[in-house]
Amino acid sequence: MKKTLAVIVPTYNEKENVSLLVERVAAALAKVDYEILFVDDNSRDGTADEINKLAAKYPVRVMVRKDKRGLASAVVDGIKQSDSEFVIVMDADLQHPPAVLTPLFAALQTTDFVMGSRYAQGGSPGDWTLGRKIVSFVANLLALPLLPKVKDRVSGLFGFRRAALDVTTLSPVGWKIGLEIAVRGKYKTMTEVPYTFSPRARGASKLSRKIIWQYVQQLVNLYLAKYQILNFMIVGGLGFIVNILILNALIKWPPAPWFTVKGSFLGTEYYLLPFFLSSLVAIIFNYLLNKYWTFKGWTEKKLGGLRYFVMAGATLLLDMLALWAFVRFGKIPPVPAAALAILLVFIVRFLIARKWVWAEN
Ligand SMILES: Nc1nc2c(ncn2[C@@H]2O[C@H](COP(=O)(O)OP(=O)(O)OP(=O)(O)O)[C@@H](O)[C@H]2O)c(=O)[nH]1
Ligand SMILES: [Mg+2]
Repeated sequence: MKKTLAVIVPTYNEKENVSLLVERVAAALAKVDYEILFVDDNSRDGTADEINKLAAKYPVRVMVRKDKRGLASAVVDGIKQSDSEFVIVMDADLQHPPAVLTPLFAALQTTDFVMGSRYAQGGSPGDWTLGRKIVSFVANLLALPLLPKVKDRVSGLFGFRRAALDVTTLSPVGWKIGLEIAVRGKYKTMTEVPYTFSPRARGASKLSRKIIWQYVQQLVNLYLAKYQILNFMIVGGLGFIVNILILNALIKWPPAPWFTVKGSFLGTEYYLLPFFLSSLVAIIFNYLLNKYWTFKGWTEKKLGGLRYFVMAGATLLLDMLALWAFVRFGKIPPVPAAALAILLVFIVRFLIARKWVWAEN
């Protein structure tokens, strides 16, 4: 039977914590049709057996993974294994006080994503060593542009409306699966519910150095996904280099200046034809990189390739006009003038590509 709420709890050697956790969650969610789904990575201390004992009295179940390991992927598997309307994710070690599930679930009735927050008014990071406070502060700051409206971006306690999230968009690397889910979901509304982080009472921490590196990887992925223009800029930058190198070579090439037809337009404006050719090469180069990298996973619209070249052709004309104006009236040498002209049409191209060539799935 479909539950209203699934509470997903990743566990690894948390035998000493689960029964108290379940008892307190039951008290906090007394009025809710919920289940707790533990995702255990084959703990050696008998966590799963302990949970199975609790199942006689409480709506809990455990999914044991024999091979896969890792907090984030455990959470993702738990989400896939449940089908409730709402999902809440929390740690097993009672650092997330179960009582906060009452206001968190209440907030989910009107908001698509709710972050449990140590930095919102009324919350607190609790008693931490200075070192951990600094690490958490920096980690939180690094994610600021990804979630500007949320104060605690690295919390492991959060809830969301399932329909707003496409699980296949998640890449479960690292520790901060809450940030991942907050950034990748399509939530109309987002809020925070304060809580006080308590020190771990029992059991050992699973934090390790490796997760810092994984966090950096995760941030890069999220920034690239959210600000796709970054990829487009890198592609544009590479295309720009290709374009300028070829242009430079063509202008300096022995039979140059290219069109030495005295008095003709292309004769005086000898840089225009080379620029046209070098731009064509760059356009093809950019199209392929954008197709296989920037908009990877997106669908190319009908006749997308043709659209791209029409778009590029039209903007190339604009480009050449700008180049000609820079050289003729601005008295700038052709190569730097071309550089300026390319930068000028860059944003126009990005906007057109995003609106007219590719579509988000
Ligand atoms: N399934 C699964 N759960 C994990 C794994 N690593 C950690 N967890 C669980 O994820 C939650 C958070 O891990 P903790 O070790 O408490 O990490 P933390 O809260 O950042 O660190 P402490 O403050 O030292 O407790 C706990 O419920 C762990 O049992 C893992 O590899 N697989
Ligand atoms: Mg913990």
